[in-house]
Amino acid sequence: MPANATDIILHNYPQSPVAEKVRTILGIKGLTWHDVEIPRLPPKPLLTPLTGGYRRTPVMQIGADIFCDSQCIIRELDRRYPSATDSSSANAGLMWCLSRWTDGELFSLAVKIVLGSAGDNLPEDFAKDRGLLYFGGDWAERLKEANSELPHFVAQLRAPFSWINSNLSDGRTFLLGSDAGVIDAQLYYAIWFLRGRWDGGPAFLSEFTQLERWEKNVSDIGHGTSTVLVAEDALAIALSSESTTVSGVADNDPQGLTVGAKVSIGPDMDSGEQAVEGIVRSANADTISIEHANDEVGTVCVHFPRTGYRVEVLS
Ligand SMILES: N[C@@H](CCC(=O)N[C@@H](CS)C(=O)NCC(=O)O)C(=O)O
Repeated sequence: MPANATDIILHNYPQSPVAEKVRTILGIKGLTWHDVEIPRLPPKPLLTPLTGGYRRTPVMQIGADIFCDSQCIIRELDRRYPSATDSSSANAGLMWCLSRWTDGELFSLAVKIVLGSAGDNLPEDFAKDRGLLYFGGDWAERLKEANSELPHFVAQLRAPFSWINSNLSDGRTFLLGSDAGVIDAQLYYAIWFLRGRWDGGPAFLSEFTQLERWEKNVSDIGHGTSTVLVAEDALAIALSSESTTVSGVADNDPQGLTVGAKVSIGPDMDSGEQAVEGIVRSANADTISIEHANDEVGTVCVHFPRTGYRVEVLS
């Protein structure tokens, strides 16, 4: 099916847990989307022209608007396709705060357990790439520690899982009641990753019967309706579209950002990732959107979250 400028295009690959979070939200919202498969390791020559260099997975594209990081993707999906239990609901603020735990401590423990338990069995290029991405410059040492301290890291997970398990023991279908919401996907993806990629995952999770019941409810929702799109077509859509992002910086920006300022943006950690440079089009407390241009995609507007990212003002 050909795609057009208002269609959702998800650049992702099947094994990506963070992409699974977004695919689950697409399922919860019952959306139709285009699936572009990207490589698991750089280089990603058909992705980075869109993002200006950001290489993580997933990335969502709608026309010439490019949403980096699942935080920006979720916010945009909620804006375009609101529902009662999403992050624009009455409890949205608390859910966003909780998502900093699911994406932070919880996902980081899951990564330690998955990579640590694999020990020396990880392919060298994969270990080096993911080690740097998740553990920073001293990744080799931290990977060894993840292996030797596996029981400790599992104990760190067991406590919150037991809390959630007892929360679900009133028989509710989803975390907030009878309807699935974004927070279900925010927790689910880490469990999906642990179950699928850690040998000990299924046995560990079997202790939490209510959590497993909930996990199945979320998994049964599926991923909405997707059709495969080739990456070249996605680039062509960006080239022939214009961003619909309204220009403007909200008051009280702590970094004094202004429309037209040149900035660089990258994940706020020592992960060796390339920062993305561009011109500020809009910014507020949770998002910064920059214009970036090249021959392959023309001018695109690339969106990043403020939390977890470092913005440097260049001029
Ligand atoms: N904070 C980001 C994290 C994204 C992330 O770390 N994704 C992993 C895959 S699940 C990744 O990029 N791995 C390396 C790659 O795909 O190149 C988000 O929420 O989107």
